[in-house]
Amino acid sequence: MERINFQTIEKKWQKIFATETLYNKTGKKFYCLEMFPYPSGRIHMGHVRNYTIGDVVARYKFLNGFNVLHPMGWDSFGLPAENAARSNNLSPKDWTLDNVKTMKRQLKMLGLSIDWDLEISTCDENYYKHQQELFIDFYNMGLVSRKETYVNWDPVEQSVLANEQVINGKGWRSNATVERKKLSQWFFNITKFSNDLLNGLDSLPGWPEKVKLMQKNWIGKSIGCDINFEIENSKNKLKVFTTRPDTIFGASFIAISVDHDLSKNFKDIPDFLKFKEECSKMGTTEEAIANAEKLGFKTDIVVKHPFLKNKTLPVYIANFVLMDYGNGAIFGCPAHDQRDFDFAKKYKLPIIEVVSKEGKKNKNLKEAYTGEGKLINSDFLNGLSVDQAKKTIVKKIEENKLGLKKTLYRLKDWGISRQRFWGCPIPIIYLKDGSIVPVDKSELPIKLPDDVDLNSSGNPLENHPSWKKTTCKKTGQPAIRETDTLDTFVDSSWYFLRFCSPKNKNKPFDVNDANYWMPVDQYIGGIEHAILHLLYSRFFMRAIKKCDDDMSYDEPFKNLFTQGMVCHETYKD
Ligand code: ANZ
Repeated sequence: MERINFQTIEKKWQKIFATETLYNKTGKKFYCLEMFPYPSGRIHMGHVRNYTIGDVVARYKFLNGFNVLHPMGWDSFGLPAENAARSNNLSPKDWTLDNVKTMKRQLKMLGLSIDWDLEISTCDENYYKHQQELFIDFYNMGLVSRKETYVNWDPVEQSVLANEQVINGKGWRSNATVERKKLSQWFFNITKFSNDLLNGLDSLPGWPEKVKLMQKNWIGKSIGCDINFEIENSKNKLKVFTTRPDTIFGASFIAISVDHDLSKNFKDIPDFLKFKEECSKMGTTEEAIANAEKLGFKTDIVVKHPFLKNKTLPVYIANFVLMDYGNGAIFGCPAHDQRDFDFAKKYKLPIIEVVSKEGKKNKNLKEAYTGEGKLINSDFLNGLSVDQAKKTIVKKIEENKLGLKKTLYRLKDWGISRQRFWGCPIPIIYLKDGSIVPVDKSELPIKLPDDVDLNSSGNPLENHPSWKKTTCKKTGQPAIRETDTLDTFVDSSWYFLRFCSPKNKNKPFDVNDANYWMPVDQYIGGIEHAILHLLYSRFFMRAIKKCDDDMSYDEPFKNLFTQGMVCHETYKD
């Protein structure tokens, strides 16, 4: 059998491929893109599979007369470089560039129809300069904010950990018990687009249904209402959010978050402090909170039931109530919510059934019943279906001024601050007078220093002797640079736009180029990016469109193909 010489094929394609068509913006276009790789060391089978699929699509379209854009680049910032550099006493840059060299050579050997002339790398200052520019544009449009939030804090590493770096409540590297700590962090205000990101999914017939469903669930639209409970012997009210107001007659307790305002009243009580410490060991992910054993602290606060005279409900502080969702407070209905059921069993609270499948009472509920049925034990709601009961009770709640209808989204603003070295510096400075301002665009890029000590604990940029010291260009005041870097998901949220004008020195991309090539006609990549990367990219397009009226599109990827993961056991063991 004749051996195929891939390098010859690759050279041939390189010659006839997209370089000539890139600047020829007439005629039919086809933008074929595969998720760009992280330069981890060597190409693996997952890459080969992904890039072969893209290669086939790109050639096919090219042979059918399309102008084809088929670029490749490197998602080259990230923690592995920092860790490898630390263990081998190298610079993250050298480690990364070395890997890029190896992997590029390997990819070229495959003879893929990639236009290497368009190559970009996110750790290159010619790339991240423009990212800093986009950050400033977003900041000026009110799409960036600074907020205090709870983070996973590794007390040994003196650093914030991502959720996936917390394993059984311990830091993945230090094995220290991770704490919940409040820190000021930068956010992209992705929640400003919650509804739009949700509705936009309907305009994507070329996406797999399962990916759209995952995004939909992640955005998590919840329709419900607030209910204000009167607190006994107090003028104050306690507001809860519920999606099941129909179960109000089954309420047997109220639970509030450890961080709720009312919880502060107990801050001097030793038992509460002990309880709080227990809770802080739980990690901050919703999953960790949901799976943790239900813990409660009984307060002396009692509220009145809004529809039953003389009935009161005890108020607990509970570990499963999140502060950053709804009002940080719930009414517990054990018969119809499993968390409440577990809690009620543990603290011996009444379990009152109010929805029944057959319309009859079930004597011994073994678990919460969350299905459809008819209302029972519920005064004026008796006999109604769940849907009817919801409508009736919300009307009543609004009429009696007990609360209002409300729509919530589970989606949270995107926390983009990382206490890491190998990432894009956040172009913000803190002035002596306390003001926080973006750096002047003329000063970009804010480059990473070459001489950094990665071996001591804490944030390397913070520890650098001089890097953070600067002056404000406008006022001449001394200033300190932000020492956090951007989450690397930011780097991959707009690279597809950079490929449309990869050599543009003045702007992240030329909007005319982008309007010709975008949206990506075929995007190909791993299913593991179904939620975050794709959602962040959809947010970026919307944010960019908000900053630039000339941008025509708000969906980045017209057709999406998600390949599975290559995980034959040979590669596992
Ligand atoms: C009473 C109730 C009865 C509830 C019932 C459910 C079932 P989704 O769909 O996710 O929006 N909840 C509200 N705020 C919460 C918070 N900060 N932390 C933890 N749980 C919270 O869920 C809404 C439901 O989650 C709400 O409806 C509330 O419990 C709980 F049979 O209210 B429900």
